[in-house]
Amino acid sequence: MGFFEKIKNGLKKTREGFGNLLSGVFSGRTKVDENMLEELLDVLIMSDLGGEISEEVIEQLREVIREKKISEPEEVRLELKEILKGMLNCDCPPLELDTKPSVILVIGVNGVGKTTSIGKLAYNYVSEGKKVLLAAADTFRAAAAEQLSIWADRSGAQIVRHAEGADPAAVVFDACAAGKARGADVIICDTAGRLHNKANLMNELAKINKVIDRELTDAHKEVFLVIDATTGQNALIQAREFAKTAGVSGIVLTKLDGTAKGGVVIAVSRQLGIPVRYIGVGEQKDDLMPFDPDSFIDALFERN
Ligand SMILES: Nc1nc2c(ncn2[C@@H]2O[C@H](COP(=O)(O)OP(=O)(O)O)[C@@H](O)[C@H]2O)c(=O)[nH]1
Ligand SMILES: [Mg+2]
Repeated sequence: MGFFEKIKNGLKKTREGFGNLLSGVFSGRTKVDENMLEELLDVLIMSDLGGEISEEVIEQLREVIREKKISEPEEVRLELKEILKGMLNCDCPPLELDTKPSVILVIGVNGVGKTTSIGKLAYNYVSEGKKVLLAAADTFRAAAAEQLSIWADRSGAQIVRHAEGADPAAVVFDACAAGKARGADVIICDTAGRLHNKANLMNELAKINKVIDRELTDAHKEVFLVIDATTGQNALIQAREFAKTAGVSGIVLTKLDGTAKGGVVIAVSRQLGIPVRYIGVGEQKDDLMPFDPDSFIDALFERN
C-alpha cells in the first residue's frame, strides 16, 4: 500500500465521520451564505478541532470568501482545505536524527501507546538501515520491559534492560554507554506513564533528561510526547501537563485508526505549538507514519 493510501486507510473512521458531515453541508447547496458557515463551524467542532480553532478557521474562510468573491460552494470546500493545511503547517525544521548516536526520549501517560510506538519507530529506523538501541526505562511494571523486548526482536533493534523496580535513570545511563560503545545510530528510551504520584513522575523524567544531556552532550535529542487520539480533547489536557516538563520537541499521535475525531491533530499541533512528528494508524509494526500535514488534509477530504 502506498503512503497516501495508508493514511486514507488509517483515517477511515475520521473520513467517514468528517466526510459525511461535510457532504451534509455541501449536498444540494447552491449558494454561499452565513448559514453555510454556521454549519461548517458545527462540523469542525464535532470533529474535535476545539471551539477556538474552529472559530478561527471559519473566520479565515469568511475573509477569503469576501476577498475572492466566492459564490460556488465547491470553491468554499477547496478554500477550507487550504486553511486547514495552513493550520497544521508550522515553521518547524524537519526531524533530523543527524548525530550518531541520536536519542529519543518517549514520554506520556499510561496506555497511550508509548511502547508500541517505540517498537514501530525502531522498525522504521532499522528498515532505513539504522542501528537502533532501545532503553527499557519503564521499570515500574515487569511487563513493560518484556513488551519492549518483544518489539526489539520484532524490529531488529537491540535493548538494554534492568530488573523490575530498578532506577530508570540508571537504565538510560547504561543505554547511553552501550549506544556509544556499539555505534548505535538511534537510542530510544521508553518510560513509565505512571509512578506513585505525578510529582514523582515529572522528577523522574527530569532526572532521565539530565542523564542524557550529561552522557550524550553533543547528541541530537528529541523528546516525543505520545498522545492517544481517541481521548479527543482530553488528550490536549494531558499534553499540556507534560509539555510543561523539560523540552517536549515532538508529538506522536496514536490510534488515529480508532477514532472518528481525527481533527484533534489540528487542535494538538495548533494549541501546543509543538510539531506532530508521527501518527499511529494501527497496531502492526508498519503502522506508524511520519506526519505530513498536506497529505493528512488531502486524505481527509478524499471522497472515497
Ligand atoms: N489501534 C491502535 N492501537 C494502538 C496504536 N498504538 C498503540 N496501540 C495499542 O494501545 C495499547 C497500549 O499501548 P502501549 O504501547 O502498551 O502503551 P504505553 O502504556 O503508553 O506504553 C496497546 O494495546 C497497543 O497495541 C495505534 O496507533 N492504533
Ligand atoms: Mg509502555
